[in-house]
Amino acid sequence: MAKKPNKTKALPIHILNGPNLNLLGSREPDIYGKTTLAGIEKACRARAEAHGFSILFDQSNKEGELVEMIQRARTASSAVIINAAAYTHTSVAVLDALKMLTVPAIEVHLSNPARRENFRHTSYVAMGATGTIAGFGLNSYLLAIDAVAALLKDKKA
Ligand code: CA2
Repeated sequence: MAKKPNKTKALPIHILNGPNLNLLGSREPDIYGKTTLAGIEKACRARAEAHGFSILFDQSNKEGELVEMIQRARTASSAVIINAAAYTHTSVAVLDALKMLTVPAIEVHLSNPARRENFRHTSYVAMGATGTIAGFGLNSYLLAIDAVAALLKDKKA
């Protein structure tokens, strides 16, 4: 009997945002840009759809919630894009959760932490990430979606 074509839809790309990013657009536009988090979500959705992917877009100010979201992504997402904000520089819990993923995880930042204060030069997230994109504002997220789409396409081929 002929095999049925596999029409299974790809799992969503889960985009996670850490503490204070819910207030984006309201302060320090010179560092973080003027786009709100809702604006970033809209742009991400459009970019992902152009690649044939859907997204889940979340923000939490709580470390444990971010850990739980990463854990869920192990089975519910095709990739994770994470801006862990301040937890980037402090959270072994976020790192340990990322290390349990078997799907790609891209670290993103609006600013370029390497050009900023010394305490931002350490990233726990980077140790659990497939790669990092930082310093391009909103475009860091969009470039991360492009990177995920390329990685997943390579995997399918
Ligand atoms: O550049 C990034 O994306 C950061 O992850 C942003 C974090 C910072 O701690 C990291 O070092 C780099 C800070 C997010 C603060 O969010 C704001 C919200 C409203 C106004 C200003 C900042």
